[in-house]
Order: sequence, then C-alpha cells, then structure tokens
Amino acid sequence: MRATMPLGDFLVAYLQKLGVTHLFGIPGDLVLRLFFRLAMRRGMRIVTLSHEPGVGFAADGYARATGKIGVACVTYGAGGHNMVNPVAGSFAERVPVLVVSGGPSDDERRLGTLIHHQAKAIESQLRIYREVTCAAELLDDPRTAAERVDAVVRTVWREQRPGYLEIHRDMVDHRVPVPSALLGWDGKLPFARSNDANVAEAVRDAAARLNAARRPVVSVGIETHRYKLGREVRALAEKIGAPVVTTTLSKGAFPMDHPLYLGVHMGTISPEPIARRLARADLVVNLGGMRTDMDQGVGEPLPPERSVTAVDGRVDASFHSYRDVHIRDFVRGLLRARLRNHRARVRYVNNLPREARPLTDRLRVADILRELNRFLAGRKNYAVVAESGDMLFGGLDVKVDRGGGYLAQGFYASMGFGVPGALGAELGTGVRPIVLSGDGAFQMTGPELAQAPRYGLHPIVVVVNNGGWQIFRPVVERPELLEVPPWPYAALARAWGGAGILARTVGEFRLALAAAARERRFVLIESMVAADDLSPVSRKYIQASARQGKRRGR
Ligand SMILES: Cc1ncc(C[n+]2csc(CCOP(=O)(O)OP(=O)(O)O)c2C)c(N)n1
Ligand SMILES: [Mg+2]
Repeated sequence: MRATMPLGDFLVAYLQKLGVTHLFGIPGDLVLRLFFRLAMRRGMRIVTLSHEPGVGFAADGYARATGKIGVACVTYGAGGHNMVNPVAGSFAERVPVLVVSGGPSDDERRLGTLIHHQAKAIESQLRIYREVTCAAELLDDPRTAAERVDAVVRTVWREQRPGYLEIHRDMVDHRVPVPSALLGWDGKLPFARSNDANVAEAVRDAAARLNAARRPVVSVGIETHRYKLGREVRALAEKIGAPVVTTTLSKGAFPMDHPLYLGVHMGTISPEPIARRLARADLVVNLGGMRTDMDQGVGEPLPPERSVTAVDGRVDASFHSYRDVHIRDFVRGLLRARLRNHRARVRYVNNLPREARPLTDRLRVADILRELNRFLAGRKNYAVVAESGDMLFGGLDVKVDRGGGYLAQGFYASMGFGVPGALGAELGTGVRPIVLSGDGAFQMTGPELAQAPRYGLHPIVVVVNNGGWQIFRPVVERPELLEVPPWPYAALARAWGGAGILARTVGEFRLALAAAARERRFVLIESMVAADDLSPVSRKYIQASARQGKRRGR
C-alpha cells in the first residue's frame, strides 16, 4: 500500500492483506472497471458463477469453511438485488461476507434520467443492504473512502456479519489517501474487547453454578466457531466433563468423534436420548448459541434458572446479566477457573437403524444416511454440506469424523445454499465436499455445478430424488402441488463435464459412493427414493411446525 492510490487498487491491496484468496462475482457495466481491477491481481482469483444467488452462497460457503472474509462483487441493481437473499442468510447465521457493488457515476446521475438497473432511487440498493448487513457505505468521498473501507471491514470482522461497499464507477480510479495506520498494517483484525471486571464476575458466577450442578450439559453454539474457539471449547468441555450438544446451525463446531459429543439438540423434537438428557439437566451452559426456534424444536425456551448463556457480547446466568463479556474472554476465563469435573459418561446418539438392509432393496432416505456414515467412518478430507429441505434434518444424523467439517444453513434455511456453498468451501479449503440436496433445492442453484470443472473442483452431490418438495407432504392436503418436473439429474451431470450415477437400490448407492471416491471429476449421485419417504427428524419437525402454526392462527 502507498500513501495515495486509486480506490480500486487500494481495495485489492487491502483484501490481499487480509489473506483473501478468492473473490466471487458476476460483472456488469456499472462494476466493470472495479471487477477487472479485482481480477487482475496476482494471488487473488476471481470466480464467476452463473447467477448472483450462487455468487452470494459461494462467498458465504468460502467464509464459513475458511474462517476468512468471503467477498462477492456484483453489479448495481439487477446484480445486487439478486444477491440479497444469500446475504440475508449470512447476516442471520453470522457469516462475514463483504459485498462490493458498482453503481452509476456522478455524471450519469446528473443527467436527471433514470439509470438502467435502478429500482426506486439510486440509494435504494444501499438502503436494502443496510437492512441485511452490520455496516454499509456508499464510498462517494475520496478523502474518506479508504478509512470507510477499513471501518466497514473491521465491523464485519468484529460482528462476524456481512458488510456492504458501494463504489460507483467514476470512483474506481480516483486517488484516495490511505490512512497512515494502514501503511504498516500486518493484516490482522481484532475481535471485540470485553470489560475485564464483568468477565471476572460472569466467570465466577458461571463457575459456581457449574460446580454446584449435578447434571450439566454444554451446548456449543455457532459463535464459538466464528470466533475461532474450537480448541478452547474442546479443552473447556473436557475440563467440565459434561455431555456436549450442538444446534442445527453449529453442527460441526464441536468434533463429532469426541467422546463427550452427544449429538444435535433440537428441543422437543430431538432424538429421544438427547431430549431426555437435556430434560434431566440441572444446568445448560450455552456457549455462543443464538436463541432460535430451530434449536428449541418449535418449543419452549430453556428455563433461565437452569441456564447460563454467553452470546452477542453478554452472559446471562439465570436472572443475572453481564454486559460487555465477549464469548472469547468468557471461555478463556472459564478455562482458568477452578471447575469440578463431572466425569459424565456419554454415548453419541446414532438414530439410524444399525442394520444395513439387503443390497437389492429399494433405496430409502435412512439408507443414504447410513451408507454415507459407513463411507465417512475413519476417512479424512471430506466435508458434508446439507441443503434445506429433508436433508437439513436428515443430515443431522451424518457423522463426519476427523474434523472434516459440516456446513448447513441450520437456521435461515434457504434452499439453494448447497451446491454453490460447497463450491466456495472447496475453493477455500481444498477439502472435497459431499452435498446432500433435495431435487427441489437442486433445481434452484444446482446447475452451478457446471462451473466445477473450470475451477478444478470435484464435489460429490447426492440428489435425493423424491419428485418434489416432499418435506411438506405429511402436512398438506394436495401433494400434487409439491411436485417438481423430473430433471435427468445424472445425465445433466455428464453433460456438464462430471460423472452422473443413478442409484435405485442400497447396493447401487454404496457402489456409487465408492465410485465417486475414485473419480477425479465432480460426481452427481441421483438417488431415487419414494415420495413419502422422509428422515424421521423432518417428519417430527414439519408436524411440530404445523401445530405451532395452527396454535398461533387461532
Ligand atoms: C429459498 C427458499 N424457498 C422456499 C423454501 C421453503 N422450503 C423449505 S424445504 C422446501 C422443499 C424442499 O424440497 P427438496 O429440495 O426437493 O427437498 P425434500 O424435502 O423433497 O427432500 C421448500 C420449498 C426455502 N426454505 N427456501
Ligand atoms: Mg424433493
């Protein structure tokens, strides 16, 4: 970085300092100059996909998997508006994504006519993004532009939420002064600081409750993953010696092969042994889990007197609240505290029927999950990405050993995340993803798979073909409204430059996975199941949600 530089060059240099290796985007005339500035830099690759939702999900998947900021560059209006949904998902699930959008120049705006891609006002897009980001700026003043880039990115990092920068096309080559603090900057960004006295008191309070408890449970939430506390949380759980659960959103934030790991807790719709263990718990220590209806299984929240919750920069212990206590300082404080080890005996809850069915039997959802577990057991270097729909819940029964990673939109639950999210994750980490997707979700963004060969990516995509949006089948009166057209998924994969395999039986699915492991290209396994075959958790969830809807509707 130099004391003054063109804004476009500054942005690239800044992102490189942060260690960003890939940018995701689709160009347009209002962002063209910036786009090519970003793409010209050595050491930074620009990855183009077919549709902006794919771009947003890929940047999000990259950020989730690498722990770095995911950057998406789009054109103004048509492009920016197209990407609102993935960014809203990043906001809801605390993913640090930076959206960079182009826009019309000052001269164009002075013409007094509407400008192509504009919706209501030129500022509309900025206003929309303000709603789904933690910081959003239109960089229209060269004097402060660099400072504001830095401020937005620092907020993104501190809050682990998306940010937005709008750079109109006449600003890209404008020389801007670079704040002197950035000239010798090492590229590191700080997380939020806590109030030390509050931390000490929160830790004392929580430690006393933990030591007095007889059957505590530790719930590991998504903030621990975003704030890079994996090692510390593991050490803390071992020090407490209590069973550990995750939520749908944080699955993968605690190693699934750890002896203290019980499984995913979803309130009343959890698998029986997990629901029972939580019901019996006299204290639940929630480390970084947002309170969402998904985690409570469409049920009642945990009674405060039986919980300690550290999330969003505060700790609530029963009815006491401690402000300015960041999860990092809280976990580290507890690690230093004197804590009793409860020596709980924990058995990972496996919900799937253990017995493999005859290989010639027609494939069912449970077989897909069990065969996948069989495939993954002991293997390294596979990550699992679960799409919304039945697989969001079915995926909860998949066990990824050896820290392979697990990604899903476990709370915002937008369909379409799976394939592009996996492409972004693989680009960032090199770990081969296995995507679990319904046919409906695949019809939204699955065709981004055609991009995989260009980037040397080789995900394995399991498309569960049940003919429609079948998760709703148990609760609708007219199932024909849930149908989607029958795409030739396996044939499409072959046409797009990958391998396509059709699996109708248990044995065919097992062979397909084995073949996929040997294949260097991407692989799509079209897995035929009956329209009324759902994972047991989905069935419970959709029925509980429908009951909730009826109660509220009264
Ligand atoms: C973008 C988006 N639109 C709509 C929904 C509502 N929705 C949730 S699951 C689902 C159907 C999923 O169908 P499919 O992908 O085929 O999975 P299945 O449950 O049939 O296995 C829909 C429409 C959503 N979650 N996201
Ligand atoms: Mg389906």
